[in-house]
Amino acid sequence: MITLHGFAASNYYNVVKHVLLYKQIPFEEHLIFSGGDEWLEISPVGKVPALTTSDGRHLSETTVICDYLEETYPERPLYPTDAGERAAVRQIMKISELYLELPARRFLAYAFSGKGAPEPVKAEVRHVVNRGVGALSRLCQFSPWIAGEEMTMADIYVHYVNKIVGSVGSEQLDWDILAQIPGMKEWNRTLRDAAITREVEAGRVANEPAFQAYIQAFIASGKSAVK
Ligand SMILES: N[C@@H](CCC(=O)N[C@@H](CS)C(=O)NCC(=O)O)C(=O)O
Repeated sequence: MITLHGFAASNYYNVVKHVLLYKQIPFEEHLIFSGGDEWLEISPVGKVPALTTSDGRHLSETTVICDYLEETYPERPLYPTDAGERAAVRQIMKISELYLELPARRFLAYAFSGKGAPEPVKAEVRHVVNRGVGALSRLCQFSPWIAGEEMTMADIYVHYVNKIVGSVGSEQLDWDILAQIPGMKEWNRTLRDAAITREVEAGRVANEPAFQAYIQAFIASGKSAVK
């Protein structure tokens, strides 16, 4: 049996959970926020999510796990068979991670402690996100799926990227980032209403009190920023 380690308030965790549910792969969830050496044996950077495969291998990094699941469970494929089309799907995922998700995440620690980010941080994030917005405006098809006629991994991935970008990113920058990408908000609503997305969201809501308690304890301990 596959084990998915992490917590459901994490959008990265929810990408993997969505893929598991979509492919109808049996799995169990192991709730963990952080840990010591035992956790680092599973997730070497200590990040969420991690996955233990049915033959006992530990994997981390969301897109690596997604690729493993696709290759091991090819039923209900989430990548095109054509190499060029597959690369185009991965290009959308990579750009959304590097130029939307990661810069927006720089605001998380400020948001958790109820503060606005300093202006220089905001200016830097705005610049990077602006480039991501430009790139995705060129690349995303929404016809009806993000990379064209078939649903792909990029539909799942970008939907959860948008959770961070459309909340903490937009709030801190006072800028409706997703509205800058024509078709993005409408597509996002379609994804949000899908049965699997609703199941994943229910898991996130159920995990929220435990997550908030963890964050508050973390802030009170005076440790460095949660990312
Ligand atoms: N590059 C990693 C990023 C995962 C990540 O940042 N996870 C967050 C939760 S959403 C985390 O583990 N944060 C805790 C920490 O940084 O210690 C991936 O793609 O899986």
